[in-house]
Amino acid sequence: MVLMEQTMRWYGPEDTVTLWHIRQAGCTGVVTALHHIEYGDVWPVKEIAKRKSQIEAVGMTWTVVESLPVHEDIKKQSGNWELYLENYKESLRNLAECGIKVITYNFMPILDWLRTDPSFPLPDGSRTLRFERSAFIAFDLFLLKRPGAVADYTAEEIAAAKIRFSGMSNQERRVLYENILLGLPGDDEPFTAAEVLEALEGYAKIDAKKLKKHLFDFLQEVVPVAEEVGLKMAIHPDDPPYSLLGLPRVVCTEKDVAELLAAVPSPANGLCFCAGSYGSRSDNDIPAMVRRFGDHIHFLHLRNTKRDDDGNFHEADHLGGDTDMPAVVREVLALMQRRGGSIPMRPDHGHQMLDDLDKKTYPGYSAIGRLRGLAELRGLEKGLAYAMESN
Ligand code: DNO
Repeated sequence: MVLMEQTMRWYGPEDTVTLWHIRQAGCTGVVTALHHIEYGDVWPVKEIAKRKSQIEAVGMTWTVVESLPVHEDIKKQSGNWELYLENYKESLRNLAECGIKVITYNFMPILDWLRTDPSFPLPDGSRTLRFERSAFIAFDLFLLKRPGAVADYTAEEIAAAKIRFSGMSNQERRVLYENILLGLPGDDEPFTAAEVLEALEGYAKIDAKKLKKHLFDFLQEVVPVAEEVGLKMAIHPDDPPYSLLGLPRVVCTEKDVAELLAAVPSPANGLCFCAGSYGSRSDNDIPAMVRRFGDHIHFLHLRNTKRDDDGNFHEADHLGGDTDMPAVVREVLALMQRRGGSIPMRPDHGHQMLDDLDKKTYPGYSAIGRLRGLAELRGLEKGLAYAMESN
């Protein structure tokens, strides 16, 4: 029976979780990016080949890039966007030349994933990533002081945010501010409020309809190149999957996905199916989405979230939370047998636990929590495959 290719994300030579750690977790593949290259610049063959050989020296392969970032100018179709688009295509050709197969990217304006607390304590003493709506609104209204922000919230939400904010010490406010502006994954420097407000201004005239059009225009350009060189594009959903700070977010729901796949019909126009991001909305049926979009799923992020009625969520155990993970893995198994090929998967995030509680790692990317998630998913998959074979 065809099983998932097990991988972990590696942030490169600076990562305190080493390639050997990843190999010892039972991975055969590594997911990484050339984080030292400026957004928009071409990834040269020499640099890609160097990174690839570092991974191969430890007995693993580099099949998935996460991410080849899309420059903000492309999302806005402003400034030097045509040059950045050509650079993107060149990077794709270079990656294909080095034998890479899958390219993960996202189309979230300005910020990538966002949480209010990367270190939320769970009852067992481990720590997880959490999004708390009132804290986020308090940040938006009282720390960032985004012009016009009040119009985005109900009177009840504003009242709750006020109470939340007045109960915070100055230190807690500073921490909240830094947590939210943590910046992009792989980057230690938070943005300043002035930088964020200026960046937001750049999207003042771009609503969801327009951003969607820019995404489809981007796909129209890059998907034919991916087809030509044998790559699969894999878009990561927006995380959390709804509008934040007044910014449009356009890869959130099943409908968004159906539209983007229809806009440029090709197997190369595919998905990084992040069960955790889609799963933080109650109207996304995760197993059903795997079934319906299966042919376009080129990479899997498996994780689980627990939501509540106030719009908060935290990252739960991989087999806990609101998403029925066994049902998801069963769909993935059926899909891989139908396609006759393995799909790369990584345990997305993990709790900070055991010895990692005292270590500094990228939020969500400590070794032991991810190892736990991977081991549970691996066992789940094996058990389901065994049951399917014996039937
Ligand atoms: C967070 C990640 C995302 C993802 C990008 C893909 O942990 O899943 O940052 O890498 O959105 O472009």
